[in-house]
Amino acid sequence: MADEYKNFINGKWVASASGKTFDDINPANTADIIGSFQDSNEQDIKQAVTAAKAAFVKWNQIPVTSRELYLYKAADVLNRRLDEVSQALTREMGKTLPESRGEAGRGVQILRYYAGEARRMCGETYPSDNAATMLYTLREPLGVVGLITPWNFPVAIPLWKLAPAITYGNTVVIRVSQDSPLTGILLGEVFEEAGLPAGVVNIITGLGRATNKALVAAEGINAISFTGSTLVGRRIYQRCGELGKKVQLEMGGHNPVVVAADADLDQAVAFTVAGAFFSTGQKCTATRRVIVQRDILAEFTEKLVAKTRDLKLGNGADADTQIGPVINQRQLDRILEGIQQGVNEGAQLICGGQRLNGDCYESGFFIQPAVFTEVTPQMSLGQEEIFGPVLGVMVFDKLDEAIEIANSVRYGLSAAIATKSIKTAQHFIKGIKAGIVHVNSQTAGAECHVPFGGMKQSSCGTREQGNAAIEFYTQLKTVYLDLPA
Ligand code: UN1
Repeated sequence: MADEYKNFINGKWVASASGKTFDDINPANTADIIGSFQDSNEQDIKQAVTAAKAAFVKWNQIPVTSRELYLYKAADVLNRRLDEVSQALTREMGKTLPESRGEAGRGVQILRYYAGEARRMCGETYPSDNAATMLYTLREPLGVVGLITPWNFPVAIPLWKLAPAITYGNTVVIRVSQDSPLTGILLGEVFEEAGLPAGVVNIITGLGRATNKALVAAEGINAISFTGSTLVGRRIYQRCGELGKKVQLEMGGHNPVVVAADADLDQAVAFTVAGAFFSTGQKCTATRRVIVQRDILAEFTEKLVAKTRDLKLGNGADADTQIGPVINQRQLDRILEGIQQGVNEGAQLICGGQRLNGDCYESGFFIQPAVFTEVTPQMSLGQEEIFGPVLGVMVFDKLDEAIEIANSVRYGLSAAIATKSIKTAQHFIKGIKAGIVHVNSQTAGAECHVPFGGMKQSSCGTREQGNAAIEFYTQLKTVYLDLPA
């Protein structure tokens, strides 16, 4: 029997009122059942919101220097349990162990960074029209915030939402993804061990739509921060609109790398492959298109294919694995459909794109990283996000054309250019419609102390991370302070 894990509500581990659980399986080996998790319902959400509301009253009043200490403590506990968390992450999500360690380490950094931010919950003072008036702003927390997080970064994304939320005095109810619930539960253990007051962080597991819906609609939830698919994000946006709730969404991307003829080709190939295929392409910041200047197209493509073919697929827990499985059967089917559509529309599949069977691949969701050439902006590969290891090669002659192609999608999360010319880089930085721009590095990756988010349909609301997070997790109060007559 697999272990049964409970929800973390009001500092206690409790079973769902539904009496139902669901299994979490290892995508590299579906015979490995990681555990059973609560399939939570509206009642569990209500219980969590009630706990978070009660906890808010005290949490919001303790000095920032005390809140700060809890975050440092949680960072220390996570750091000490880094191996355990990384292994759980790899086992349930599939990314390689070094990637999991990197992500868990990022989690530690996020907690440390936001610990210090508690002290920087600053307002501003203004001159007033009236000489006797002291005019200033205060920042206050929102109350209870609902967080909905995806399976692909089950440490980093929950933490980069909840760390700013609690440091600024909010309390949270977080619904972690059904595809990587164990990591979410371990985060609950980290906060428990750090001695965080009961009810400040409440963690709920559950099968998709029902728990999300209940969380968004719950009375007492004042704001929702969501990361996930565009489709679900839209639905949440609509519902938050109806209910008058503050909302922040991080959704899809269709991120380009532009390779100029003067680029260091080996460097460009290396970061294109890393951006497209690491974590099996399952990042909203992953590289989906590489737009290459015509003079170097043949040479670049040859190097790209050679490096892609060299990638070692396998169980992320094995030391020599570079690319793990995709998350589940549904995603596998979707990715294969996307690849087939690419073929049907006339793009050339020159490498990978097949499901791997047999040997160690037999009971996992493995797809060979796929490279398409002759992709045009009109094709689905040129427009639609396939959330997996699929890369389209496109061509350009003049830089403005590359920028036009890069911008020809509805998304605008991240983008990169490979060039040795500052002039080319500057022109690209100005012209590209993306929230994050890289020069000579991959489209993925996010340092925790700078804003993260996209333009156009990739994001909605204010940016996450860095000091931008304060805009979402606090509200301003403008004070006119006059002396009594
Ligand atoms: C990264 O590129 O390291 O869901 C972070 C995602 C993004 C996070 C990407 N919100 O993939």
